[in-house]
Amino acid sequence: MLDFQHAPVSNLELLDDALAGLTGQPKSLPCKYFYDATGAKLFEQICELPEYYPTRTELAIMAASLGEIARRIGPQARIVEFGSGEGIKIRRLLEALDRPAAYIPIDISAEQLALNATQLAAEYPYIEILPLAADYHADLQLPKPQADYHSTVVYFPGSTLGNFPPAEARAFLARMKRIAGENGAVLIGIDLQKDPAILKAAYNDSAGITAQFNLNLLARLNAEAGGDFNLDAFSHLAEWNSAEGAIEMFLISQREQQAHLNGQPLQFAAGERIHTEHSYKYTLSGFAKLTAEAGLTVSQVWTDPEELFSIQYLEPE
Ligand code: AVI
Repeated sequence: MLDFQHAPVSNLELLDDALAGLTGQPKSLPCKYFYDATGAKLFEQICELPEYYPTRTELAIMAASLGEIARRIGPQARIVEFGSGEGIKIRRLLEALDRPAAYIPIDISAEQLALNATQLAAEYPYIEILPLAADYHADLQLPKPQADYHSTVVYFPGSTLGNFPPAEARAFLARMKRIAGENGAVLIGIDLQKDPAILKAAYNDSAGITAQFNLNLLARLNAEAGGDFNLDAFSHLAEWNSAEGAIEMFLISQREQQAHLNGQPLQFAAGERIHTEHSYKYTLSGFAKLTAEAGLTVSQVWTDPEELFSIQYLEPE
């Protein structure tokens, strides 16, 4: 008989994935679970932090290079974005393009997608907005715009590809290539390797927002997967792993303790780590090698003067 109370399980996939990760060695949790409503709000706050350079640097590169990016893409393109397109980046891109034929945002959250698409349709009545509610890891049937389109450009900003391990990143690039088709392209934001002090500060911010974002994983397990984690008994850590070329985030057990997930006991040693995220940072040559392995060539790179971040235009080989 279990002698503790826990919230009922409302998310079986989360429970299965969390149990697999927390009973494995070393312990881990998948980073895709960061983004519930609270996590998405915390991530928005992260993007505004003084230490978190990627968002503002990508926007600055865009501002400086939009004309060139738009010329590269050319007229009447069909833009496909992985993500729900609620942001400023897609607006800037759509405004700069020559008569874009359509914009297809793809997101797993149908509600958020519909909300953002309605908003965009009101702002850009001359662009066909065709939201597609789907898991972008699955096979996709893209909607056909009414207007003729000259090419398909897959847009993947924010260096989100950096959260995929290299093998998955390669497979995902190959997938984007297939979606773009023969005369299409991929426009992607990629974070670059730099002084580890800058990287460590970006993921260990002084306001503690990244720590809240990381700990929210445990709050989510408590709310949705029958967890009873004591959030005060875990702390946040982000480290630069130079061998991997990645920032790695962990939750660290502050003492020896037991927690439960849907009744299953989980033991944590004092100082034991739960791996929660990889954020790979690439060199320009390292990323070119990865894209080549996926059958794509880097045909143009835009960076900021300090080479903190890059926007890259990839075309089928
Ligand atoms: C979404 N992704 C690109 C972010 C990153 O920088 O890897 C997620 C993040 N994790 C901590 N801070 C931001």
